[in-house]
Amino acid sequence: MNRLVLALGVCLLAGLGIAADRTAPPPGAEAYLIEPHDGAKVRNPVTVKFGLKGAGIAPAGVKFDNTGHHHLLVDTEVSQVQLDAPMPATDKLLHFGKGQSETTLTLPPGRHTLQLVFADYLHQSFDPPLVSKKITITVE
Ligand SMILES: [Cu+2]
Repeated sequence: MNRLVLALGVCLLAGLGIAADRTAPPPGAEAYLIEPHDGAKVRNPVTVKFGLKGAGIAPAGVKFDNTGHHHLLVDTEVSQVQLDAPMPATDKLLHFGKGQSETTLTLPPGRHTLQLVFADYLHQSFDPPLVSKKITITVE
């Protein structure tokens, strides 16, 4: 009987597993773009600097409390990203799994949006998501 109860409990936990694995962001943590500024007119290559307050950076795959790594959305809305699973790496969703705090991009001329998503060692968003303000830049 006890074994049955235990088995049921394990099944229940496994069923809830995906949602339960997402952790809350460190209290008061903030991700923000230092550079470029919202509305900036820039030239290629575009240097993008990532800011973080109240949390630490660790390489992907390394689990330390209250840490994660930056992800940069290029011309992509947060609502287009599945946040309850490890985020894929694409040319519109860049991972900085070595713990980088800046990058350079070469973008076609015109308007582009940039937004950070700071996520955990499994490339999975915190819950609620730790995202920066979305900025718009114009590449000349
Ligand atoms: Cu990642």
